[in-house]
Amino acid sequence: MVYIGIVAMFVWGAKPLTILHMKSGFVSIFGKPSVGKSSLLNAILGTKLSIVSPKQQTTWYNILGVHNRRGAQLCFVDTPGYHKVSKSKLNKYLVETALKSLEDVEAVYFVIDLAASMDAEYEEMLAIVAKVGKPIFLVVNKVDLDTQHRREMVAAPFAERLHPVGTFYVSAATGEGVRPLVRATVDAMPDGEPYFDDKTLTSQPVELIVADIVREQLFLRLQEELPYSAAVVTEDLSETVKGIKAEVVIYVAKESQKGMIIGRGGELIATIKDIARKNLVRFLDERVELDIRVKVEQNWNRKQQIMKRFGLAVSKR
Ligand SMILES: Nc1nc2c(ncn2[C@@H]2O[C@H](COP(=O)(O)OP(=O)(O)O)[C@@H](O)[C@H]2O)c(=O)[nH]1
Ligand SMILES: [Mg+2]
Repeated sequence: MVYIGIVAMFVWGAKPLTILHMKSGFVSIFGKPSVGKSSLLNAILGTKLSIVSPKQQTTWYNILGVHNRRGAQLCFVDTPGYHKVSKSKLNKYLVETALKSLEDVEAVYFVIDLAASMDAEYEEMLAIVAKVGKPIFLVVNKVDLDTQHRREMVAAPFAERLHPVGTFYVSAATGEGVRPLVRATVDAMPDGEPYFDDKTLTSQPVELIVADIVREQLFLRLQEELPYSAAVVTEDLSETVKGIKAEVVIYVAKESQKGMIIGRGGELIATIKDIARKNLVRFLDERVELDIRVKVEQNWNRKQQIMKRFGLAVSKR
């Protein structure tokens, strides 16, 4: 028996040397709004794929970001913040979208920031990720803002409940702690072939990337509730040898909102267009011609059919 055991160990132990094995899998980046989920994805990828703003619920779609390393491919899903802030159709859609990201992943990043404290909503979220039954990484972001002692105090009640693979203290802003997190994530992935070729950064269609880069400017430049009343849709996109030509429409829910986006003498919309175009050129590394119009689609955010047309509906399986 001992003899067989030794032989088995030898054969098993030798396997990784002879077969080049690859690890791959999907990871959902889950958490409340504004904890820095999108910033974390961008920090991991080393490029700004997902839009970021100080306002809650800037992210409206599950954004796939592919990170390749030697011997591994990690496919991250950045999600809208889980927060039942209102009974609006948009909020319901955002929460459902975040939940949908938890299907078919190999691991979950449960992201909190230093302001986190256990509350009823966190209780709900803990129960949800426990049900997913996949390895959980507790990620405490924004550690650049505070002391070692406090970060551990903030993390403790979450770590106790989540039984995570590990607790990782990171700063998406400075990059601190991101590499150890990624390394540990690779270790938790199953053996498997890559899902995407090594040149793929995302599966988002260019139309959506263009619309989101415009929408980011709305979140950065408009006050209060206005960005939540603006749906941005790329209505036409053509790629020629000269670059990309995109026609984008910002749909607002009321006539009065139109003027607020256009601004006095068209100044605000001109700035939005200018900055968004520059960001697009940087991201796509191509020449970009961008046309933006603002239209009223009365109460679009209360009408399921129109939201669906704008891509703001969770597809039911
Ligand atoms: N100081 C600091 N701010 C951060 C960090 N990560 C994100 N932020 C800021 O937090 C806000 C929300 O970030 P975002 O990535 O949009 O959060 P999300 O809603 O969870 O995706 C933005 O203003 C970010 O600049 C960090 O590590 N440190
Ligand atoms: Mg986000």
